[in-house]
Amino acid sequence: MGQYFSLSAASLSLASGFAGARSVLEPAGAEAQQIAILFWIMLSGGAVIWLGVVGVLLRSALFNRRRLAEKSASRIILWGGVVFPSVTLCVLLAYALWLMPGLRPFAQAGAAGLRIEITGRQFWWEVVYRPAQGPPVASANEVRLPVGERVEFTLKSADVIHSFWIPPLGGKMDMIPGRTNRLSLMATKPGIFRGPCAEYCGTSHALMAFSAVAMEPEAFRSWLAAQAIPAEGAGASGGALFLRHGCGSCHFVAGTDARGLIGPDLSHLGSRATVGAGILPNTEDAVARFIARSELIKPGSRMPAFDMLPPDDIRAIAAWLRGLR
Ligand code: HEC
Ligand SMILES: [Cu+2]
Repeated sequence: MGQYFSLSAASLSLASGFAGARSVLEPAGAEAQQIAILFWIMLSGGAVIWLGVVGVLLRSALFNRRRLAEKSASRIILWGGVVFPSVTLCVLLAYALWLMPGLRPFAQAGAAGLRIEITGRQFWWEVVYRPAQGPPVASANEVRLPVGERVEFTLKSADVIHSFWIPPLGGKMDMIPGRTNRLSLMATKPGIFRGPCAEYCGTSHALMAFSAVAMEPEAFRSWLAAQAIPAEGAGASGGALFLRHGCGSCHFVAGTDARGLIGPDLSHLGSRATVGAGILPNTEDAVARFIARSELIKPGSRMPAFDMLPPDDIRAIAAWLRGLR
C-alpha cells in the first residue's frame, strides 16, 4: 500500500492550482464585468480622495501653519466633512443599487433557457442540467455552460450552508438548507474557471471546489447530448469490482446496477477535469489514491477509505472509472 501514503501537502496544493483558475479582475462573464467596473470605480475614487486628504494634511502641517478663523474652519467641516462624503456615498449607493437588478435578471432567462440545479454537500457539488429540450443530465463537481447564453442556477444545500461562486463569471450566492436560491449568469468568453466553496462548511471546506467550463454553444450541446448516454468504462473487470466492493451503494453509474445517491454521480467521471471536488487532477493515479485514502486526502469526507482492498482491484476500478467519458 506504500504508494498510497505518498500523498503530501505539496502534491495537494500543486493540484489545486489547476490550469484555468482565474480571478475576479479578469471577468469572463456579464455579471463579473459589472462587478469589476464597480471595483475599479471604488478603487480609483478612494485613491483620489485619499490623495486629496493627505495633500491637505501635508499642506497644513508643512507649509501653512497659521490658525484658521472659526468661520472658515466650520465651512471646511461642513463641505469636506458632511456634504462631500454624503453626496459621494449617495452616488455610490445609487450606482450599486442600479447594478443589483442587473445581477439577478431571472426574467431574461425565461422558461426557454438552460437551468442547472446545484446542491452543496459536505464536501462536493451535485449538479443536474435541466435543458429546455431533452432529459435531465446528472453530474458532479463540474459545471459546464454555453458562452453567450443566460443560464439560471438553482442553488440548494443538503446539509449546512455552502456558497456557490465562479469568480470570473459573477458574484457568489449562498446555498442554504431548506431554501432554493436562484442566480443567473452569462459567460462571455470560453475558458475553464475554478469555483471554490465560499462559506465555511466543515473540516474539508477548503477542499471543496468545482471546475466551471464555459464552452461554445455548439460544443456544449453535443457534450450535453453525449452525457445523457451511458458511457462504456475501460476494462469490464473494473466495473464488476466496483459493484462487488459495494461502491454502487453510494454512487450512481448510468447503464450499470450502481444506483447509489449518497456520493457523486460517476457516470462520466472520465470526462471531468478534476476528482475529489476540484482538488486532484483527473489521472488514474489520483483516482486510485482517492479511493484508497479518501479520509487522508479529505478529512471529514463522507467517502470511506478503501485501503483494505487489494491495490490491483483499486487500479482496475480507477482505470474503469477513467474510461467513463
Ligand atoms: C458510504 C458511501 C460511499 C461509498 C461506499 C463509496 N463512496 Fe465514493 N464517494 C462518496 C462521497 C460522499 C464522495 C464525495 C467525497 C468528497 O468529495 O467529499 C465520494 C467520492 C468519490 C470519488 C470522487 C468523485 C468525484 O466526482 O470527484 C470517486 C472516484 C469515488 N468516490 C469512488 C468510489 C469507489 C471506487 C468506491 C468503492 C470502492 C466508493 N467510491 C465507495 C461516498 C461513497
Ligand atoms: Cu462547502
